[in-house]
Amino acid sequence: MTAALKPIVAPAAAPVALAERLKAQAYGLGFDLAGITTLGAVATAEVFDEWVARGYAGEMAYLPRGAEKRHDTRLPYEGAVSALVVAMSYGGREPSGPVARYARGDDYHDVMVEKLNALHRWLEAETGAPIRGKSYVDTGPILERDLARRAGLGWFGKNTNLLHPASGSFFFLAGLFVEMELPPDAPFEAERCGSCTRCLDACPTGALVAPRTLDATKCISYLTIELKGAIPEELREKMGDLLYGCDICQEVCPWNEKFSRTLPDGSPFAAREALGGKDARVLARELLAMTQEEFSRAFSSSPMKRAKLRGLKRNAAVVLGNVGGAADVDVLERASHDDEPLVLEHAAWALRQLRSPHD
Ligand code: B12
Ligand code: SF4
Ligand code: SF4
Repeated sequence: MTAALKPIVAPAAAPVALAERLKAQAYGLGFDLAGITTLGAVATAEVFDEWVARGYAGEMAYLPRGAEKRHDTRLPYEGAVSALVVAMSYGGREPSGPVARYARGDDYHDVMVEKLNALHRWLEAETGAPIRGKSYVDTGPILERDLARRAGLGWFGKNTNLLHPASGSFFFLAGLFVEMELPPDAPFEAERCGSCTRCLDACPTGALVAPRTLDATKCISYLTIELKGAIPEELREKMGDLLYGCDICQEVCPWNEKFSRTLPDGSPFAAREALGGKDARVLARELLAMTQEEFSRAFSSSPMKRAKLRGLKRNAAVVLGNVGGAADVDVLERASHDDEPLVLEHAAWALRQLRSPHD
């Protein structure tokens, strides 16, 4: 059951022209897609519940915790009736590497929330009245892909990512929820994957268990970012040289091959110095040897801080176990005496891998 909703006390209604100027303002601030939706019951609420019931959320306890609010987009921010939903590209044309593209630069939460707050202030200035509202960038109990599809931004790809016919899927999503009626855009009804199954075929761990269904507990993105404990041994080799996140099911997508963007000069999402164009082994060795102070300095305002240094060292050890060689033995031996049991165990595994390589 959803919680009782507070009756909406005649929120101001915006004319179409204002909504169009709001979207134009969003494009001016650097967003790549913008659409408006009214808030209400979520079309894929049951898909979400079923997904959680099957255990696909793994350790991400915050997902089932916020389930009720995820069923209805009026619940996260009481009084809100409309949302401006935006997408911002994080590139896609850059070469693949050990760190997923979304995580190479500054934290998208900070970048996007600032721009959405600026849009909120712009809306208030245009209407000449205070408007209650809140910006969400992955920061509330919201099924953002569902919200974005409803605002016309794209369809659910078989790899579960939201795909746009002229932008692909290498973009972030976010929303500005407001207590003001904005004229909605048409939802995106088409489904353009057709008979393609490239993403399902390419996933190294078989995490895409069916079209549009991801078992997160097998996904390299989950294993390297969200999972706090040990990476299941049977999945370690499948990680290859991926140190943080995974882009494979997006890289193989024909829509991305055709439409993904190049990051503009000065983009906050461009790779930071600590990553540069470093290959997986170099980066893994550096991370394994890093102190907490060095890590905090090199990765300030980076989304990679989410995994914490211990998680990154764990991932780095797995990467060296998979693609390392004689030059990596020293750093792994030191790590196999680490104070942190998680790091120590993965480093010992990596040494075993290097000493008895598979065919
Ligand atoms: C938890 C989470 C994860 C988990 C689980 C991912 C997942 N697919 O559920 C993990 C850690 C694995 C993950 C990985 C990634 N994530 Co993530 N993640 C989220 C988060 C916080 C919640 C997602 C969620 O609710 N999942 C629950 C499942 C059930 O929902 P879903 O997979 O999104 O599927 C929806 C639709 O596809 C549809 N659907 C699914 N199955 C079916 C079946 C049918 C028949 C129908 C009709 C519909 C349908 O309904 C679902 C519910 O709305 C969102 C932010 C947010 N608040 O929404 C970001 C988000 C989805 N992630 C994002 C990104 C960028 C990534 C990565 C690309 C990062 C990386 N490079 O490593 C990968 C992509 C992996 C993948 N193939 O999805 C972006 C995606 C943008 C986009 N274009 O879609 C988001 C929106 C964050 C943001 N604000 O930009 N993520
Ligand atoms: S992100 Fe990687 S591991 Fe996860 S579903 Fe896509 S290809 Fe598979
Ligand atoms: S790779 Fe193919 S099936 Fe997968 S999301 Fe892209 S178009 Fe859809």
